Amino acid sequence: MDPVADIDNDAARATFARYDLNGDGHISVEEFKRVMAEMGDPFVTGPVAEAVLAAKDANGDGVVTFEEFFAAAKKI
Ligand SMILES: [Ca+2]
Ligand SMILES: [Ca+2]
Repeated sequence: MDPVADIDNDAARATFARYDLNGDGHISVEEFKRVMAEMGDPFVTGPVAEAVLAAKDANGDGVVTFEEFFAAAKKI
């Protein structure tokens, strides 16, 4: 295992866990909106959060998995 990849993965898991409030392995729109609201970003409203999450939801099932959450980030 590449130790650098391990560190990245730990950070990624920690980031994902922050959004996955109920720990079921999926980020729902409601969870994403709540975390955004808690972070106090006045520019991220409900519709914006929905659009951001929908963009990450590759298979369109309404929730974002760990893989979906970081698939977009890897492409950049
Ligand atoms: Ca969840
Ligand atoms: Ca999905």
